[in-house]
Amino acid sequence: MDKEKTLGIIKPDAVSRNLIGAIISLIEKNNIIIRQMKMMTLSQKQAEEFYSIHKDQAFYDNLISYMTSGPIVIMVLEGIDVIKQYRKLMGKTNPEEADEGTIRKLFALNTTHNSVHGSDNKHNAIMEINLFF
Ligand code: IDP
Ligand code: MG
Repeated sequence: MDKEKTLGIIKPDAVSRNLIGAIISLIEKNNIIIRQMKMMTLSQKQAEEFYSIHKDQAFYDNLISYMTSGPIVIMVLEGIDVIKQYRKLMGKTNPEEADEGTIRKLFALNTTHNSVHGSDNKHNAIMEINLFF
């Protein structure tokens, strides 16, 4: 397995509940390296571009207003097979379906307010990293 990079985001619901440290701690405990990190509030345009893949989904408008509702933490994460490993640590999109010990099981409020983002493949990881760093 190769060392690779992925884009991780701590979403507004988690930042607003003071969970940045708890989530970063889980990332570090799982031997994932934080290579770059910044805190910002997405503009409408940035959120629409980031989630353009979902623009035809019923939940898209809600998703954009949620993701622009407050500050987020954006990270470049590095490790062996990190795209898959970090998504495993995140847990399923719907926290009710997420495994015990995953970030979403521990902290997510519901399917929209689900605390974290992680790229889902190599191509998207590179695109998403280039969007923000
Ligand atoms: P992922 O974040 O687990 O990769 P995606 O399907 O890529 O999930 O969806 C992106 C984001 O859109 C989710 O993390 C969540 O915030 C929101 N979302 C996805 N599916 C739904 C849904 O069915 N209802 C409401 N929000 C959703
Ligand atoms: Mg996704």
